[in-house]
Amino acid sequence: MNNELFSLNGRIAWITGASYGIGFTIAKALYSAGAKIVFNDIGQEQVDKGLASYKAEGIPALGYVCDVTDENAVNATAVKIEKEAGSVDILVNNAGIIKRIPMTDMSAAEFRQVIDVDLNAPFIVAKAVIPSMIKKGGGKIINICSMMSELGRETVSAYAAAKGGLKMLTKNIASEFGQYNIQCNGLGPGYIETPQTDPLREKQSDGSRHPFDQFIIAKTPAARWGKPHDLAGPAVFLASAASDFVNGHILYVDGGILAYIGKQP
Ligand code: NAP
Ligand code: GCO
Repeated sequence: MNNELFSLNGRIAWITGASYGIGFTIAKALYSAGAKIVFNDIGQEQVDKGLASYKAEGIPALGYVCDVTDENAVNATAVKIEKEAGSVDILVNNAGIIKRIPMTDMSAAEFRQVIDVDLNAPFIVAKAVIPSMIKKGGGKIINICSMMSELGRETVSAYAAAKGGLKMLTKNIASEFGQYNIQCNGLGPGYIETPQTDPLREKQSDGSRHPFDQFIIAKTPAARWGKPHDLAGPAVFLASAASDFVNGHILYVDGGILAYIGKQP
């Protein structure tokens, strides 16, 4: 098997919101395949923490302070990246937030904030890099979707609306820019052990597992939560020449949740 197919040598990869969590792990995976890593986070403190984490892994990443919802900041950061690292070959729209609030208790401002980060921002950042990808003869865009791109549940109305929209934005970018050799796909993690899901796994006062933790174990054929590293191989695949004819696809990495009715209680 020609492993050049999965090589990212000489490619510039921008992973948004990648000081830690899934973004950080995806960045490590792309680096291990040969990519040069660029990331941003919302504040200098987080970027500095991220740079220290990359350094500890021996990764000479470049970090930028940029709120992905701020179009001017994103465009300025894209120019800086092009000047300091080179034009972006691989964009991973990873930055994201969630607010777990019953819909009737959620304010419109809170709803808009989630849509802004999880849907508007991937549009803004993709728009900032597509012209240079076209000039370069192609590129890869990977949008980090979710189980909530396909399913709903109580308290995550804004997040599900955003991630559902992100699935369709992914398909539309694939449709509009495939002719320029740009492949845009989604990566749909299942339930992954990161700070974002820590509240769902908190031990109960009696030391038992969180009810939601037990629920996810019963809903997952693999009978475990995912770890960020479970996303490494799928991310390298979608970032590499191995997926040059995969476009507009959402690759779910969920241990089988979407295929399974769930274990009988
Ligand atoms: P996380 O631990 O909360 O990390 C999210 C990252 O995004 C943080 O670095 C955060 O920075 C950054 N961020 C948030 N708002 C930003 C903004 N406006 N501008 C720039 N950076 C911003 O989340 P995660 O679990 O790693 O999730 C990463 C992505 O995977 C998200 O899109 C999430 O929806 C998705 N996802 C997660 C799971 C899961 O089970 N964990 C499953 C499916 C999909 P700060 O810390 O500075 O705010
Ligand atoms: C939740 C979780 C999920 C995960 C992920 C699942 O509250 O249901 O946070 O939304 O973050 O998106 O794929």
